[in-house]
Amino acid sequence: MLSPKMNDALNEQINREMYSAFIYMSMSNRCNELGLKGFTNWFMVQYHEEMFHSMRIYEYVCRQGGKVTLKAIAQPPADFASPLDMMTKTLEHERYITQSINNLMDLAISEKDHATQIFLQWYVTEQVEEEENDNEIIAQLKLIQDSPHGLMMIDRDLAGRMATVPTDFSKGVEAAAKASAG
Ligand code: OFO
Repeated sequence: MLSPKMNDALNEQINREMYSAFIYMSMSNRCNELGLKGFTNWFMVQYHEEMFHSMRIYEYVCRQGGKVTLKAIAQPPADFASPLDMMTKTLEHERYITQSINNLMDLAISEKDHATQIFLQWYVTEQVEEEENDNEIIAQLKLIQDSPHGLMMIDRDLAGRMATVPTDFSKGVEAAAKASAG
């Protein structure tokens, strides 16, 4: 059972995660325009991750007998100066998402909502990984400075990123995650 306040807060997070997906789809598109296939792939994988994050909350609210209320997704930015600009904005955004997850966890603790605390634990861990990945790529981009050769090497590396989350939610998010984990 979810309190109305917790239910509303989770609905907000569904929206935030979908907005995250939109941002990364927009960045993927920009990278494609720049001819950076690896970055294009990396951001599209990120898009799928965010959709999974969102749908996981969607399913949790349903399973708890709550009410999913979908809200309009804001238009994402589209003009980015460079891969470093995109990755810096990605890290800024992920820090904001980390804070929003922490706020949800604080609410779950204050309400003694144990089920939601356990559910949110996955997101707490996930955000550490999100920020770590972004920091790593930012460090590499700073290291190469303006070297096109260095950029191509990073781009080749990012081309290898594969989605580790399910993308077909027709049978439910948790079921899809279990199936893809083998
Ligand atoms: Fe859902 O972690 Fe990024 O935003």
